[in-house]
Amino acid sequence: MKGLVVITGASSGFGAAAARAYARLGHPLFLGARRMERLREVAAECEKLGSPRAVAHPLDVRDKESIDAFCQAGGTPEILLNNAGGALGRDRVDKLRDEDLIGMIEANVIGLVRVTRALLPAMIAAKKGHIVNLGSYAAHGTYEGGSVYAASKTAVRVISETLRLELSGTNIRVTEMDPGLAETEFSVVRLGDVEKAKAVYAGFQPLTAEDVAEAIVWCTTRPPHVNINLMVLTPTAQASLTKVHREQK
Ligand code: NDP
Ligand code: 8X3
Repeated sequence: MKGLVVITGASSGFGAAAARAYARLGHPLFLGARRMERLREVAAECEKLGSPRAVAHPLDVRDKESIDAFCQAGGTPEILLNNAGGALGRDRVDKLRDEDLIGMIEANVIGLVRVTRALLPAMIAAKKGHIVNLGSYAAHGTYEGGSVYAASKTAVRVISETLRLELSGTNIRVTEMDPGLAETEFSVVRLGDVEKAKAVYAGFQPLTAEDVAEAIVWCTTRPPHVNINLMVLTPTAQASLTKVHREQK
């Protein structure tokens, strides 16, 4: 039997695509997110695709009690995909809204650490496992309006590096997955507007959720002695955080 894959933020985007990809490989799945209807749909689809058991469980990574309940209800992950989170707003520092500042740090940093902390002891006892943390290309620089988002993803990078040190000798692998522009619900959530979100990806071919899911699965299916520390993947049209080649219509 394939090992359990636990995915935070599996109701859309990378998390849902990764759930489907692991389902096709026959893994049992324990999936978390806030939008339960969407999450249940993903879980049902995963069972049709080949997962022997796909459980949808409520999770708000900004809420410690919710995290503890989620982690207690799931089993010991063979693969933990710390994916839940995103960006809130694109305001400059002088205009930054408190709720966005706190929201990004709580979800992208504190939530990721709390989930990892709750699941790690069982993974260490099992002497195997793989943690994949969703960072971002934004952990490799910054851009106007990206201060706290980039800072939160830089924190993911530092936490991933620290985990590799702390888990040395446990057989647990840690991968930081850093995609560039990918068209998911990310920009709709960030900008709160479907048209503005579409404009982010206008004139070039962005990454898809499936591109990123495939990269995640590739990292976790290397032989046990191989750890992919960091993967940065961008659309071919994205040369840097601020330079994207767009075809004019
Ligand atoms: P989506 O908005 O499509 O998916 C985000 C997922 O995270 C959803 O399932 C959402 O579920 C979940 N989520 C958000 N907040 C919470 C919360 N408080 N508690 C539990 N779940 C939460 O975006 P992506 O798939 O693109 O993003 C996934 C990750 O990848 C994020 O960490 C993002 O920062 C990162 N990333 C995205 C890139 C992009 O360009 N798209 C590039 C690089 C990194 P729900 O709302 O139902 O709770
Ligand atoms: C999302 C990628 O470039 O919008 O993490 O910050 S970017």
